[in-house]
Amino acid sequence: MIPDVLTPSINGFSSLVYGVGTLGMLLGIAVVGWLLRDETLDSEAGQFRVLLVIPAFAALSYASMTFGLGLFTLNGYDVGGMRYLDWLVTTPVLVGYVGHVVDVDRSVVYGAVGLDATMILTGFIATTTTGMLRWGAFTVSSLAFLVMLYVMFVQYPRRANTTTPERRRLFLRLRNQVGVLWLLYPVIWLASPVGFGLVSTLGTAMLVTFMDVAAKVPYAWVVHEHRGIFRNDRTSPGIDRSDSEPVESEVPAATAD
Ligand code: RET
Repeated sequence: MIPDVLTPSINGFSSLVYGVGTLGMLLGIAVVGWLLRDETLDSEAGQFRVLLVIPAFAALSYASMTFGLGLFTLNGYDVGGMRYLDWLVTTPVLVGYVGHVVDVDRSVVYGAVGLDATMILTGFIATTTTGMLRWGAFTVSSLAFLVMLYVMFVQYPRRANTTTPERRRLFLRLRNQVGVLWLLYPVIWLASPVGFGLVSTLGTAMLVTFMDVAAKVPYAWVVHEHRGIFRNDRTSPGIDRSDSEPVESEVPAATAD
C-alpha cells in the first residue's frame, strides 16, 4: 500500500489533527490576504508578503503531514520532519517582524533570528538523537531560546527607531505573545514521548498543532487589527517621530545612543 511505504508512522487520528491544523493555517492566509488586498494600506511598509510566509509555509507543512509526508520513526519515536522545517522558516519571520514593527536596528534583529534558528536546529537534533547528545542539544536549544527572549525583551526596545504609541502597542502585543506562548513548546517537548513520555504521540500532535495555530493565526490577526499603522497616507516610519516615546518607560529613548 502506497501510504504505508511513504509513511510508516501515520495513522488516521494524527492525520485528522494535521488536517484541522491545515484549516487553521488557511484562516491565517485569509487574514494576511485581507491585508494584501486592502488598497488603503502600504503593503511594502507593512511587509505583508513576508508576513504571508508564516501561515502559507505552515499550511504546506500541515497539508503534507496530513498525508503522512515527512513523518518518520527514529529510535522508536515519531518525528514530524516537516514541522521542524516549518519552524525553521516561519519562527524567524515571527521574530523578525516584531522588530520590523518598531524598526529595530538590523544587527539586533539578525541576532534574534540567528538565535531562533539555532534553537530550532538544535531542537531537531535533540528530537532525533539519544542519550547525552539529546540532552546536550536540548540544553543548547533552551539557552538559545532564553537569550533570544532577552534580545526581544531588552534589546529590541533599546534599539527601536520608530516608537510612536501605535507602533509601540502593536510591538508589545506581538512580542508578549511570543514571550508567553512559546514557553510552552519546551514544556510540551519534555512531556512528549521524546522527553519523559507523560503525553502520548497523538496527544503531543494535538498540543503542538493547537500551539502552532495559536502562535500564527492570532499574530496575523493582531497585525490586521493594527493595520492603520500602515495606511498609505501616513508619513514614512523614519520621519514619523513627532510623538516618539521610549518603547518601555524604564528604557531610554533610542535617540540617546
Ligand atoms: C524545542 C525543544 C528543544 C528546546 C526548545 C524548543 C522550543 C521550540 C519553540 C518552538 C516554537 C515554535 C513556533 C511555531 C509556530 O508555528 C525545539 C521544542 C526551547 C519555542 C512558535
